[in-house]
Amino acid sequence: TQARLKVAVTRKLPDPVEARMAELFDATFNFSDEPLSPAALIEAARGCDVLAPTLGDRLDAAFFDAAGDRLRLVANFGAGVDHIDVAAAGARGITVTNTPSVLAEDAADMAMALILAVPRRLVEGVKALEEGRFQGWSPTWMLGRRVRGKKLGIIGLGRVGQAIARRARAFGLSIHYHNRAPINPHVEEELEATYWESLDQMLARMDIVSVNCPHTPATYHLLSRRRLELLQPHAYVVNVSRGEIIDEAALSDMIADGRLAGAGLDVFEREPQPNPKLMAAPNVVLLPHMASATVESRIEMGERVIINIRMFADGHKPPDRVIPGLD
Ligand code: 8YV
Repeated sequence: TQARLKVAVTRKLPDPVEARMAELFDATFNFSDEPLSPAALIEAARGCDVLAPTLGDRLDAAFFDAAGDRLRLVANFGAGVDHIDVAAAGARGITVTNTPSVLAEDAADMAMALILAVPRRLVEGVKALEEGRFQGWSPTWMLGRRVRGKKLGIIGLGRVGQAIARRARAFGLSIHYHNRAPINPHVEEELEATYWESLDQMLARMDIVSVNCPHTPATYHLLSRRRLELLQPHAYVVNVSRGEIIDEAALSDMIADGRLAGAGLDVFEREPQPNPKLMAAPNVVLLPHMASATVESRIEMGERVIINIRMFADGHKPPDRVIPGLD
């Protein structure tokens, strides 16, 4: 049996996950739901073999320098690794892993919920009823837009994007996508998905656009003001990925000015604060970064962190390695 790895966990995780980690590793935990300060994060990582961080823990080159030489693995709890400088880790021989597969279906459920909720004005209806504005049925009250038959443009047809596409097909949407490169032709065929090499051209033709790529330097403000202006005024934007991919100020202006039909957003550029114009708009559904927030997903994310750590400890390549440059 190998020496027990020293593992630092930066955030409160589900109890069964913490219990299993305590059994398997020489683990230290931050049992609080508050993120650690940068100094406390360095303190936690120092002298550890493995760090298990989450969103909100900024792991940049300076962090890796300060964390010391013992750190070999960063096993992130979560799919997105935009808070980790993966190249800086790689340059120091530190492996980075994430937990992509286990949360994809739940994230896709929430994206699909937004794709239905925004055009059908679900939250507006709930609020109208709660606020006593329902005066009885009327043929012209609370009319939304039909979802069936519309074109859904997915930016980033990866795990989450494909899971959304399968759901959307059942609701009669046609699937379009833009990616760095066309996906596996079998999957493309299964989804009857149309590849657009030009994001600009795709945007100009879509009824609903769903953002599902990772946030990297290359995708920061991918939906810039110029690109948002390519969208048709009846189009909707949905995002369960990362807020930074959309120029949120531009999106907010366009929604406030009636230049877009609405948006369903689970993520924001400056969490926890969405743009005030979004908060004031009736035709948006805003969620507090909860697309993967199910009991099941959180436990499986924790199990995945454990699998990555154990594989690494056994000298194997952990299954969810994040490759620098492809993060
Ligand atoms: C998590 C997420 O809430 O996985 C992601 O990238 O955004 C969410 O599933 C969060 O990242 C946990 O660290």
